Amino acid sequence: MDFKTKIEKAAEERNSRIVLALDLPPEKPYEILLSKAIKILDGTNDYVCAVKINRQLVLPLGLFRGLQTVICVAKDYELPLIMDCKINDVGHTNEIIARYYFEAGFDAVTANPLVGWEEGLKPVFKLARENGKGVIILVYMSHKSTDEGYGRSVKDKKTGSLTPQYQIFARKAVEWNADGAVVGATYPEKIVEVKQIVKDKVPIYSPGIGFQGGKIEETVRAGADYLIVGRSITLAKNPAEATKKIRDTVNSVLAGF
Ligand code: BMP
Repeated sequence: MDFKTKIEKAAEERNSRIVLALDLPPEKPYEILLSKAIKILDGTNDYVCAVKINRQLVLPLGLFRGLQTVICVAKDYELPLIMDCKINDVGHTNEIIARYYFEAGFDAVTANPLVGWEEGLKPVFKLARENGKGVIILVYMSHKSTDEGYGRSVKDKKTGSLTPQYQIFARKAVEWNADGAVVGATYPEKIVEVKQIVKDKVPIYSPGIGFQGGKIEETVRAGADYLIVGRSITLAKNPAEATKKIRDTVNSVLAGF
């Protein structure tokens, strides 16, 4: 089963479009981080369709050490696992980065399309396809200065016409048959534009609700397929309750379509 199908199946089974970003603030000893991460997973797994891991856990816990416990627990709950490594180097290095994450148990990786295809992301997509794994690419990030990179106008070499970088990335997501396109929840108007390009070929993953200022209703209405949620869950007094509330809000907006 390919990654797109895998997460869609998990979303249907759990009636949830929430990807849990299992990000925790630094803590020592690292074992505390591990037990907190597991506790959050135990409490929230019923209300999410996937788990996204970032450097917040990989660096202190170690990919083939402490993180393996988190990966095993997520697998026991049958939740797809995304490694948010934003691959961004030359091809042979990218391929090795992806290989380690896939070997460690991840079902998908994130990548930056800025590095291009040949000797860029082609080896990552090839490896992913050979192993039934996914690649999700950045299209328009959620932070304040995203416009400085993803929003820049790019001149076409042949025609001289100007196109915003994120529109080019959205087209690449379709051309490369990416498993997802990341567009910030803080820019619902960009979600609308990207959706018009990717249609139902590439699902939109949207981070940025809550702490970064994005609103659930606007994000879902704009066309996001999955909401990536971190601190609104991981820093909540009751992560399970917070996740259920976000899940239910998303579902009630979807029901109103
Ligand atoms: P939070 O809900 O706490 O803001 O976390 C969002 C998560 O999504 C973080 O893991 C962050 O690294 C990631 N993310 C983001 O916030 N914006 C992007 O444009 C791309 C991301 O991967």
